[in-house]
Amino acid sequence: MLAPRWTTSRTARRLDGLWDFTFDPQSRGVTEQWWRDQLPAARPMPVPASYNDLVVDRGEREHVGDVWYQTQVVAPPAVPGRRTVLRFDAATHRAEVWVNDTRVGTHEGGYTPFEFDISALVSGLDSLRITVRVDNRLTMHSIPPGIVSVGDDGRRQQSYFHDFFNYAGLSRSVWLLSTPARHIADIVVRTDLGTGCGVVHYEAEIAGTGLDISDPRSDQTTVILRDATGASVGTSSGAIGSLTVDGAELWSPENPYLYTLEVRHESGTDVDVYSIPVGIRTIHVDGARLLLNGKPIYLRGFGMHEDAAWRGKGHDDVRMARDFALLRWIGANSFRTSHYPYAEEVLDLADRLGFLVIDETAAVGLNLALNSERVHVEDTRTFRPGAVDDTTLETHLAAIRELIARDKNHPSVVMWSVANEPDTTEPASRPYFTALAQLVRDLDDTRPVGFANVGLSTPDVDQVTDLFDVILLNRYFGWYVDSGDLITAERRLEDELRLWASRHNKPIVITEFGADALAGLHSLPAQMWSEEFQQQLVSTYLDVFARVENVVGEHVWSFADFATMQGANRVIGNRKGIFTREREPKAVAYLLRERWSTNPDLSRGRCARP
Ligand code: BDP
Repeated sequence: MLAPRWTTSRTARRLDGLWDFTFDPQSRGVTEQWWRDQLPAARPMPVPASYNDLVVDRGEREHVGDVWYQTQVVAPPAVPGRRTVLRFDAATHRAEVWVNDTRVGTHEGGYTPFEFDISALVSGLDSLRITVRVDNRLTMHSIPPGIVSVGDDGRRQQSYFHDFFNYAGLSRSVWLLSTPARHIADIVVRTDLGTGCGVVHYEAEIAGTGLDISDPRSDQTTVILRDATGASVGTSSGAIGSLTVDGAELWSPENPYLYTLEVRHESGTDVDVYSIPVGIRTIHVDGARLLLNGKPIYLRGFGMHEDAAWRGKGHDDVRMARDFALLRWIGANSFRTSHYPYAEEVLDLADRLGFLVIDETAAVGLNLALNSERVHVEDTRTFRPGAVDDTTLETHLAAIRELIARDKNHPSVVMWSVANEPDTTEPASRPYFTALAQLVRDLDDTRPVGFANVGLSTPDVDQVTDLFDVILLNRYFGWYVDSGDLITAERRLEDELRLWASRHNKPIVITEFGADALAGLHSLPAQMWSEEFQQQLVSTYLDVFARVENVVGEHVWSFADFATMQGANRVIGNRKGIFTREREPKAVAYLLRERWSTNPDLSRGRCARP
């Protein structure tokens, strides 16, 4: 799926700003057809943003069910041979959309884009009323899963198996796009390194019927690859082809060199033009090594969250810019989009700045045994009818399809993670994860695939790791287990890592480890929750990683403090941030900066000129 972009043949108008908004606690909107008129009791609500922290009433903040958004926009001129598309970068977790009185469609999943061709609806109109019903409910058939119950007092309650707060709403931009009717619908780019050159394979998908295709010879695709100065380094024609670049500059964290692939499609008098950035690079697993451009790479960075005061999960270029500045400052070269696909702008910037991204689906919490303190379920088996079952699997597979459809061309994306901390001790998890791994490989055989393994799924009981290319481990020795005892934690961590290495000749990335620290809380000797303890735990883990050869990456949990549901072990949020929620450093940030500055990347390079 192509990102919205303004080109010589396309317009892309953001519909962001203040929309009308209303809560619908009794689910009356659908029966009363609220899309037909102005929303009842509407209040202004910014888009993009999560709505939860923009209200002050607790019931509204923790509302479970539908909310409605509405806006009125000037209709685009109806031009023959043009197509109008209404696009949402995200609606968390599902949406139903109307344009004027017509229902244009629905979408399931809170973190991937969707769009509707509304050309037939806009002609002859001056203005469009766009109405969206957004539903934040998580069920055992949604990704992520959750349970909605009704309390004794009749209030709906939402519980879920992950700790981060269930922010919802229109959290990313909404767009009105105009393209030629016959248009470039998608582009797939794959890059490779040949002897002395880089190779860019491309495939353009052309769709729609144009004004004049009476002569099929006029239906042509041409492609130009330009270097960073804008100079052409190769041309090709046809919707599918390859370009070779002698002495190509390879994309890497140290030199995130981007070419531009310009695709032009002509059909009679219709012309569509679309360009995408291309980083020429390869990523491979070779035994226990992870190779970028054929050279071993070590990932240093974080599991993160899209999370900030007031905006919740609303995408915000300002927060994003600060986050990348901090990633740079601390010496990180990598992060995981824990625990859902981030706004595509984040990947655009990672491409430009040279970060290696583990791109994760929103499948967090497929583990009924782990989270019994958060959600009470009688039967804690996860993979069974009525819990995570075939219907959930379908939702999960669709989420993978949408993730790869959106992110496949980003050079920064070097790995897919299909889930976070699922219960992979149950035999029934194996067919489920077999299906996931197979789908990823069918859609993209150029990147390794894994999932973030939970502490209970040790090598002796794990059922699925052989299905994946990499071992991603979340470990909390010294925090949730052996709490406060870093001597035992160090020994158990090393023992377990060595056991994994002895069982599987695969690279290991520690995708989570960390300790909560309340910024400003100190203690000598170090005790849990103090800044000193957080430093000591992180330092101990880094020492262990350096001793175990299969470890090819360390992602601290978490980049910054973030909002969670309330709980006995959360102090208004999860405090495992290396930075506070306001993005200021805790003491441990200086330790990481020191340790990470002495660990250079090795993947920089150019193809040798022939
Ligand atoms: C891990 C989860 C992560 C949590 C973290 C924690 O993957 O989302 O925030 O624990 O408890 O199990 O801090």
